[in-house]
Parts: sequence; C-alpha cells; structure tokens
Amino acid sequence: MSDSKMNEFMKKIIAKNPGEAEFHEAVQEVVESVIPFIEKNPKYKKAKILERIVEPERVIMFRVPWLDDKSQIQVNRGYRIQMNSAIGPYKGGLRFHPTVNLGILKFLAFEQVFKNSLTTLPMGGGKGGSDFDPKGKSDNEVMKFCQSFMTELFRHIGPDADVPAGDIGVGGREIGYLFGQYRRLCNEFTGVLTGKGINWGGSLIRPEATGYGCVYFVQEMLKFRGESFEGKVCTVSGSGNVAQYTVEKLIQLGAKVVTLSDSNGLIYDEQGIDEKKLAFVLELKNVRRGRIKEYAQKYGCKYFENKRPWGIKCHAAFPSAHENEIEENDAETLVKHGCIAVGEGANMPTTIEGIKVFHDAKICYGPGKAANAGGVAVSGLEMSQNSMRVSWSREEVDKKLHEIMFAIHEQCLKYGKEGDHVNYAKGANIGGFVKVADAMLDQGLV
Ligand code: NDP
Ligand code: 2IT
Repeated sequence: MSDSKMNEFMKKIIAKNPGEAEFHEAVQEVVESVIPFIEKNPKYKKAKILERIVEPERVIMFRVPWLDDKSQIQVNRGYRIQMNSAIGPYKGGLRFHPTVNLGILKFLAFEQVFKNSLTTLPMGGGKGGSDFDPKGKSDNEVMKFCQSFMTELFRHIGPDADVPAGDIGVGGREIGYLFGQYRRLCNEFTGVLTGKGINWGGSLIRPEATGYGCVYFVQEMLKFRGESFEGKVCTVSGSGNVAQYTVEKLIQLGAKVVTLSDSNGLIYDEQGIDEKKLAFVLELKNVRRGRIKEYAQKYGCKYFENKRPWGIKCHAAFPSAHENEIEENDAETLVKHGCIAVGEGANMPTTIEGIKVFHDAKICYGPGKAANAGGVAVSGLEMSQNSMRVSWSREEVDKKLHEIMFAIHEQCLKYGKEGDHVNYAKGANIGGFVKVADAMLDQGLV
C-alpha cells in the first residue's frame, strides 16, 4: 500500500521537477520513511503537508558578473533556495562549485529543513550558491566574485529572514568577503551570516563543529551497541573543513585514521594520521590550497589517483566530501571488510542502493541530516550569541554541541527503533518531519 503511494508521489515529483536527479533522490529517501508514518497520522495527510513540504517557499536565481585579474568579464549564476521557514528563519550554507545547479541546491535545501529541525534550535531550511569555481582563482578574484554575489543576495537575506553560511568552496575567506559587502550595502552589523571570523561576530568551535559533531554522533551509535572508538581503524574521504575536524576528534578519541582524499586522489597512511600530520593537512588545504598528493610525498605513504577510500578495510567510515560518493558496490565492500559504523559528514554521500546495503547488514548507519547537523547547530548558537551580543567559551559551545548531538541520537531512537535494531535514517526523517509539519499545521495554509 505504502509502496504504490510512494511510486505515485515520486512520479509527480519527477514530472514537476524534471532533470533534478539529486532532488528526486533526496525526496525519495525521506518519503520512504514519512509516507508510512503519515498513513498512520491522517492529520498530516488531510493538510497535504507532504505536497507542501517538497515545494520551496521561494527560489531566487540571479546573474553574477565580475571582472577577473586580466580585466575580462566573467558571468556566473547565483541561487538561494528558501525552502521552509515554519520553525525559524531560513538557514543553510552556500556552495561554490562548478557542478552547482538548481537540482543540487534543492536537494541540499530539502535535507536542511529536516536537519535543522533535528538540532532542537529554531531554524528553517535554505541553501544557495553558485557554479563559480574558487579553485585556481586569486584572493582578489574570489573577493570580486563574492562582492558581486552579495550585491544581489543582500536584498533577500537578513538576521531574522535568512542566514547563509559556508559549504563546499565557501570557508572563512569567502564568508569574510560576503559579510564585508553586506555590511557596506546595508549599513548594519548583524548576524546575517554564520561562520564569521572570531573577532567580528563568529563563534568558537564553528569551524570544528561539523566534524566534531559527526564523531560525537557516531560515538553515541557505538555506545548504544556497547562499543567505543578506542583502537578502531577509520577511513575519511575529502580533506576540507568537515574531513579535517572529523580526523582531529577521532584522533582525540583514540581511533586510527588512515585515509584522506580530494578530487584528484586518495592517500592511505597505514601508520595513521597523527596531530602533526593533520596540522600539515590544514596548512596545505586552508592556506596553500594545494593537493592531498603532497601528503603522500611528504610522509612517504600510498597515493591512488582518482580513488575513493571505500576499498580500504576499516571499522568506521566517514564520507566527508560530496553527494553519491558511496555507491552500492562500495557499501558492499565496506560491509564485507567488517565496517560497523558510517557517519555521514557530507550531505547524501550514500546512494539509495548503498543505504539499503547498510540497512540489510544492520550496521550503524548515521545519515547526514543527523550526523552532520553539528555544523548548522553551532551556526544556530552563533546566531544566539550575535543576538545577545555575547561570546561563549570553547568549552561552553562544545558542551552545547555535544548535548545537541546526543538529543539528535535520542530522536533517532524514538522514531527509528525496529526491534533490537535502530533504523537511524527512518528516525531522523520522521523526527525532523514532525516538528516542521506540526508548525505548518499550527500556522494554517502557508
Ligand atoms: P570543503 O570545500 O571544505 O571540502 C570539500 C572536500 O571534498 C575537498 O577535499 C574536495 O576536494 C572534496 N570534493 C568536493 N567535491 C568533490 C567532487 N565532486 N569529487 C571529489 N571530491 C570532491 O567542503 P566541506 O568540508 O565544508 O563540505 C564537505 C561535505 O560536507 C559537503 O557534502 C557539504 O555539503 C557537507 N557539510 C558541510 C558542512 C559545513 O559546515 N561545512 C555542514 C554539513 C555538511 P577538492 O579540494 O579537490 O575539490
Ligand atoms: O549542510 C550544512 O548543514 C551546512 N553547510 C552548514 C549550514 C549552516 O548554516 O551552518
């Protein structure tokens, strides 16, 4: 019964949003859990909550012209998807990457609605970005692009309306240029962006939050099974913001991390990445903006061109690069090699077929909207600090982050327990849905 309802629903989604494959996948993954729940709770069905929640409240698309270092005109496309504001201002990152298109940003905005709801904080869901590629651009070019991007975006955002942050290709440097231009255009200093520098309104622990939070979440999943990180071998993909702080926290908790990657290849360090080697990665990636291959050259470990880490034996895997990086055969290999936990630092890094493999094997699968919610959660804490004009200590923010990840795990247990197994994907989807759906019911036809 639910299956045919789902097929019918997905047919309409595909017809109405042609060519948006990632958005279709994200909706399918959520409705697989939510349709059976709605069948048992007809108030949501009657109010057509599902039909409304998949439709963005607003989509903004705009031209971003800028001058490169050779004084040539460049033109990119900018976007902001304002998906759902039933429980708070739109909140979600900006992605700058050549693959960015409407379907990818709609998938990310859709996921963000459920993720933000799970954080326990009052934040709606949004996402934005551009097909601009910061790779190989000078600081001056990145600044010119950011200023032009904000020159249109500023009229659509605000500290109580929509609060963007970083994502792939948008880190501290980009947030700085974007914030500078917003301040100049609006003549006001407010918490309109998160991920800001520490001496101009940023929060301690925000750079670390997504990685730390993901490790805290997997720690809870392991604890529930009577396990810990001590002595566990872990593989991590990517080498950007999320990957870096995932590795840092894993090292602190006694795990051995053996991989990192970027869009060119994979390093496999059998000795394990220690704090000193990680400091090298941070300098390589955040300051020199180089390739991960240099790590293999410096430390004499293995390097594989264009490879992902999923063929390497591990107890826990942390996909922290991009969507659809774990396919069905990768999931099978991970399970075959004895992997017992997956923490999704990235958004939707496992395909629907891959997720099925993890569920069938009954391993601890922590879906992105739960496992990587620590980043946006600390963004929410940054907004609170900005509103109150205070700065909390590292310890205070880290403690709050820890509590939030624990609370998300509890919500997953509440809605996802199936006998002695926990279906975290189902738990996160229903847990995230209920709060937003109830707010939509309370607020009438909006
Ligand atoms: P960064 O830009 O800091 O790092 C991204 C990393 O992933 C880089 O190592 C990059 O390699 C690699 N990568 C990106 N796209 C591809 C691709 N198409 N193929 C191969 N490698 C790729 O981004 P973040 O660390 O911030 O984001 C990583 C993931 O985490 C994304 O899915 C993001 O949506 C998600 N996320 C981020 C949060 C945050 O707070 N930053 C919060 C929650 C989720 P290269 O440098 O070669 O491009
Ligand atoms: O995917 C995500 O949750 C983010 N990129 C962080 C969003 C935010 O507003 O901090």
